[in-house]
Amino acid sequence: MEAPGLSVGAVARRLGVSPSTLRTWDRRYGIGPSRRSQGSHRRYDPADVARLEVMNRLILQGAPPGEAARVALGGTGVRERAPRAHGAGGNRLALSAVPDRTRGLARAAMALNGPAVTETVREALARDGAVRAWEELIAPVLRGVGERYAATGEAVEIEHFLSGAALAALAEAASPVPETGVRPVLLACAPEEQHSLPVYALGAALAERGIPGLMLGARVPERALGDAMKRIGPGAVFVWSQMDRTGDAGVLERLPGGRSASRVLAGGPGWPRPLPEGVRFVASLPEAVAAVAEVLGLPG
Ligand code: B12
Repeated sequence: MEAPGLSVGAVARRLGVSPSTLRTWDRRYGIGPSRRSQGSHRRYDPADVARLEVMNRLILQGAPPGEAARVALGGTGVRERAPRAHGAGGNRLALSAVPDRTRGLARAAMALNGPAVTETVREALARDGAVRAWEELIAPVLRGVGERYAATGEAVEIEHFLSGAALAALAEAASPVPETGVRPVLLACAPEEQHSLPVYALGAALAERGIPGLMLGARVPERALGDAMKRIGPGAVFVWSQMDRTGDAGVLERLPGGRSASRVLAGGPGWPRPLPEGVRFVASLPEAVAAVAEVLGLPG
């Protein structure tokens, strides 16, 4: 007969960690199942699972596993932190002076823990809004991943995974904006530019303020951007270039309808400076939000 309680695999799926992580937690920190099946397989009852959920949550918030286990097992609160390793090696990212939550996201991303990354980003978006979630949580971890890649050529899978999860959460936060009569803002990456996350962050931040965006996303051909502008007559257009090779200012210059009339904003380190006359450069997410509000004649 099947022993009652959940198997390691089932609990691992529920928490979004690997079965071997659960076994390690059991061996190392004594936080495991209260009983075993006849074949000596671990069987977790609801109280065991609840303890593990507490532990997992504390780790995602940045607590070292040993501390998190102690708290989950009913010990005292999370106190002094063990010194953390810095540098580009190992399975940690080099992050300096960031909140524990940001370390938690980095850890979840490095562990390719999908549910944890999604939950952490969603929670931050709901609680802190898109600007803070982007600037304090998502962007620092992305920079850490970028530095790891630059230093070692590694972590490309982390970059892809984290980007996908963050993009989905930001897109979710951007929809839907109730109809208010505000003209939409066209949001796009420059031709061949795949770094679209900042554009999605802007979409989410605008949506929070009731400003609808029309998201064209990554790698928008020049002609497609122009056609979209002619079709919807946007209140403003925002174009992102991350890399020098996608920062062709001619694309902005040639947009239909005259640049000042179409209210073109450009962001990202790829654009040459100065930009063509009539194109406004915005250097940060809050600056972009304020500039869009100004262009649309809305309070900042
Ligand atoms: C995520 C990511 C990817 C993802 C993008 C997914 C997506 N949908 O966006 C993927 C995997 C697709 C990718 C691909 C590539 N990437 Co990449 N990527 C990154 C990473 C880690 C984050 C990009 C990002 O979102 N940056 C935004 C924030 C997090 O960066 P930031 O520095 O804080 O931003 C500054 C400003 O831009 C501004 N800002 C920040 N947010 C916002 C928002 C708004 C609205 C505004 C106005 C301003 C603003 O404030 C900051 C202060 O200046 C960066 C590393 C990095 N530090 O940026 C590399 C990075 C940009 N990638 C790089 C490279 C080389 C590539 C590839 C060529 C790799 C390859 N060999 O294929 C391809 C290029 C694809 C292409 N043609 O576009 C290099 C670029 C080097 C360079 N100078 O050209 C970087 C810098 C990594 C590195 N250190 O080497 N990448």
